[in-house]
Amino acid sequence: MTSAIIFPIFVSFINLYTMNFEFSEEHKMIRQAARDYAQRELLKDVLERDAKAEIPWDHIKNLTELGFFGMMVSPEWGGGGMDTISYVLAMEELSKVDSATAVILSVHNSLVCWGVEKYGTPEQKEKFLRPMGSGEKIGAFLLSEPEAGSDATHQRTVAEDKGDYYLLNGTKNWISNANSGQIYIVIAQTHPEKGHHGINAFIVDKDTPGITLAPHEDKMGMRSSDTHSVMFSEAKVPRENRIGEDGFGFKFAMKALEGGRIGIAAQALGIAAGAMERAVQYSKERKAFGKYLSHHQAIAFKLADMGLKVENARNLILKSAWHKDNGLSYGTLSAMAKLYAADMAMEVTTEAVQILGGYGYVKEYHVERLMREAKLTQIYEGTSEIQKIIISREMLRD
Ligand code: COS
Repeated sequence: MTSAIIFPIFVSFINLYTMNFEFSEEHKMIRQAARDYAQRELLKDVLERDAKAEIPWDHIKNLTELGFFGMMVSPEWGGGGMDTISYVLAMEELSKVDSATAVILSVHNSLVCWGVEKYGTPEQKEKFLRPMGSGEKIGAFLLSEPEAGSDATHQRTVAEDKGDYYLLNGTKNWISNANSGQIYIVIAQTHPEKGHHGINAFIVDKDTPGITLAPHEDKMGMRSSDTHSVMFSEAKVPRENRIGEDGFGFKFAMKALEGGRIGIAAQALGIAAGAMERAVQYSKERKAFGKYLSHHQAIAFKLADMGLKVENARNLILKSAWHKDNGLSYGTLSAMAKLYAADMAMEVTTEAVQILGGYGYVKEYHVERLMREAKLTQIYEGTSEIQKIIISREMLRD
């Protein structure tokens, strides 16, 4: 055969495997398992938990037994060894019903477990990743501070180098999993004169003397995910708990957030898809002016816009996940996915409330809660504005 014939055959063979939008059987099973759990179990008490702002302890336990906590950790460290696509599918399904429970899973899996597995020493993995891989212990990521949310380089929490140990002093704000979590990753400044090059990341047991939690924040949405300020006063952290070289902490946090944002984007997608499904259902049941809402073009077109946006977000998120799973860079893509999905979730949930009208404004119909939950996805793990900084800097890079 001439090379003119061989080349197209080779190219089409490669394409068959590089552009495949089909999920594997494993992906479908994981999605179904998450969907079943969400629709059968989370749905039962989600309104009550939202009203009472209660931590979903039973669901955390059940989702651990189902293998969702630690799902991406390698089996070598007691985890499920699943890929990021599986994680995104699970996050979407759980968030359709209860994104407060889903965010506990997201912080644990994509920020904390990932960070320790990627950058931890074998000893750190044995001690901290193994119990997180099995879900026995949950992780929390302590970066934000009263005066350093978006401006993350300006860490005021200090980690004073005392030789064999570091002394932590300072306050972290809006910490998800602060109560449900047992293993903290704390970002703190060791060498203020070096700016962000002086920042370190530490693995810290919550029971370390000198750590106290403020009361659970009374939030607008995601009310049953536990969010607290955490105070450090002379908290002693062994030197061997530092992650990476001295001064690696800021880059570590940025790398962890790249993956974390895929999880939050999937959460936003789930919130939007959940609200859209409810709007579709309602429009097929409710009549106005003698016909179903779905037969009014004003409503049908709203649904079409919602469907388009949800599908666009899903594709962008899956592409980011695919990049991560295949060792390609994903920081800009995950920023795009989070930006698009979060803003889209706000738009779609607002339209869902509009379609349900008065019912949409009542708690029993869920869409007002989904709208409240959507708002947070535009704020945490980097606001929508921060994502625009990340995307535009990459576009403008020389
Ligand atoms: N991966 C690796 N390194 C990164 C990085 C990434 N994704 N993003 C930034 N860095 C590095 C830069 O290369 C730079 O290092 P050098 O000085 O050695 O070159 C350093 O980090 C500082 O970066 P930069 O100068 O861009 O810092 P800025 O203060 O301009 O801030 C943003 C950068 C806005 C991207 C960062 O502060 C950010 O993500 N903020 C949002 C934080 C956040 O999500 N908070 C919510 C937490 S909820 S857990």
